[in-house]
Amino acid sequence: MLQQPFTFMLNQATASIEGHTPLVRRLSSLRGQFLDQAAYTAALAQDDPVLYQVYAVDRPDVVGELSSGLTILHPGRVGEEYYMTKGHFHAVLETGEVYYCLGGQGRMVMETPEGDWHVAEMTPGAVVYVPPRWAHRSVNVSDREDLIFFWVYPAHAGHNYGAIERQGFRKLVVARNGAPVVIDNPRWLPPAERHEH
Ligand code: M6P
Ligand code: ZN
Repeated sequence: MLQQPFTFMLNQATASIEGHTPLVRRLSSLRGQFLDQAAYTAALAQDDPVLYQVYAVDRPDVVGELSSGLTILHPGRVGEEYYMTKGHFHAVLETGEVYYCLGGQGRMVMETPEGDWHVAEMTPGAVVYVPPRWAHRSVNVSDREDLIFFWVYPAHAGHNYGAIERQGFRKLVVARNGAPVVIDNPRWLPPAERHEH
């Protein structure tokens, strides 16, 4: 069936995509992902806040189609770690993604299956290119502003959360003296030392 052109409105003022209902990710969705488990458990005992919302304009799972959308990642901490997205490889590993930051201050943590890593700054106007094979996670490093970004990736790419859920990214972004610092993740093992089934 021939796909027809269409337009949707991304409202920067309200950080929303008109006519769409966002996916909501709460603190409880990131169980086991934060370094400070005690801080996580204590925070969750108090509340289950929304960490981010994702307006997705998904397209059919057909090679050539492009999904796009808007993510709003709220400011906050678990221990010294900033609020972040779950992070994922694409199920179709050889697919990339483009992120365009519309507001806030953040980092994009990326790594390959071989353990190469890169952390990119997200500031308004920054376009971060995530190449095929690179897992990616957004982190809000502001104390008060939402991190807002538009993204586009192949509609058939899918999300593979498993590898990241098992040990996280090689690098974490934490607040030290009020400033974001990239540190090693003590949970992270090089591919050769992992005993993945
Ligand atoms: C971006 C896009 C979405 C992704 C979202 C949340 O907005 O890449 O595909 O779902 O980030 O990230 P995650 O899926 O890792 O929670
Ligand atoms: Zn992605």
